[in-house]
Amino acid sequence: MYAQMVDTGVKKLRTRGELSDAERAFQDRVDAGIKIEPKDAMPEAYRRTLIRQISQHAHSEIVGMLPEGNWLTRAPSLKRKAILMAKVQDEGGHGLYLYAAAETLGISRDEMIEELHAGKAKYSSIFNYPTLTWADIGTIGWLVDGAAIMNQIPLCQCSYGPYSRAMIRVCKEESFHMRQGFDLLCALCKGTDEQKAMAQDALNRWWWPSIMMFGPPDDESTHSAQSAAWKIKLFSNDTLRQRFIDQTVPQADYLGLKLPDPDLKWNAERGHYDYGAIDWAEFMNVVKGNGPCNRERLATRVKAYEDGAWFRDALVAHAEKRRRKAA
Ligand code: FAQ
Repeated sequence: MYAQMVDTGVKKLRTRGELSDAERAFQDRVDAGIKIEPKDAMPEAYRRTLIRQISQHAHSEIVGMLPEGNWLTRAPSLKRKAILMAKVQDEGGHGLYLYAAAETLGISRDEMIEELHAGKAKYSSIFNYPTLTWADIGTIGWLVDGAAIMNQIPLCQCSYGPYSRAMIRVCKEESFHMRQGFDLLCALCKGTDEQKAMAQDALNRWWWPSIMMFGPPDDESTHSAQSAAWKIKLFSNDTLRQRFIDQTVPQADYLGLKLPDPDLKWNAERGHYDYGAIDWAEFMNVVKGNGPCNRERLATRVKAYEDGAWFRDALVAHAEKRRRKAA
């Protein structure tokens, strides 16, 4: 189903009886809530699953700097510019913690970056949409960081030690990011009719891609069953999507904005909002590399990496010089 499906060696969830002694012992540690650390024995598929997820997550943070970076030079005030600069830098930092967490599993940062640049590694679908107006910056903070927090708070409790610890700081920073986005939208929604219309337009464009961020529906999610068994995933894609929608509806009401879903309504029996059909064909198209900005995003990353080659070379030359001097 997925063009770039990464084979982590997990085809189906095996029963306890089908596990080897070592796999059963590993599963018992996970079930007992003992964190798995880099030097611990782990099934190869667990290691590959984590490399896949953590590297995709790291790439998302790094590519995720681009849509907002686009507005750094056009922020409407010094204060907004300083806030946005801090946020974009935070995302870069998150990418670096995450690359470091993935490196503990035996892959180098160079290898991960090579896979991204070759179009082999995925990053979040959401960053392939354009930021057309200043209101998009507020909407990304509110919705995209909001969705990221919903997904990442449980990751603070995941079974792999380095990933779970990295997530604690990431989530604290994402929480500031979300609030700055909501604050920006509050200002626009209290402003002129044109400013409020700009906020509504941004919401119309970002709502559906934001709820797609949580990944395919549970019955089509390739990795969920095994990742849940290994406590990499503590909640399913649909559970987190529903929580996010339930949390966001009253926030949209507060702003006086309308979510672009005519089927969105409170279901008292379920205790949740019902929502309309998600266009999974659009999601798949973006994931396969054909979204509005996929090519531009990758080309920008590759160029930035190539432009930085002189600096990496200088660091290596300097280290070599110091090594020779010391010798
Ligand atoms: N985009 O079987 P599942 C952020 C792929 S960070 C693209 O359900 P899984 C901060 C999935 O990889 C945002 N591909 O997969 C920020 C798999 O393909 P594969 C990133 C997607 O891993 C804010 C296939 O579909 N967050 O926003 C997407 O169990 C503002 C089947 O899916 C993370 O990465 C998607 N949205 O569950 C930065 C959090 N969804 O690998 C800047 C950590 C699914 O077989 C500005 N990751 N796919 O080729 C996770 O929690 C999980 O990996 C999921 C997907 C929940 C994303």
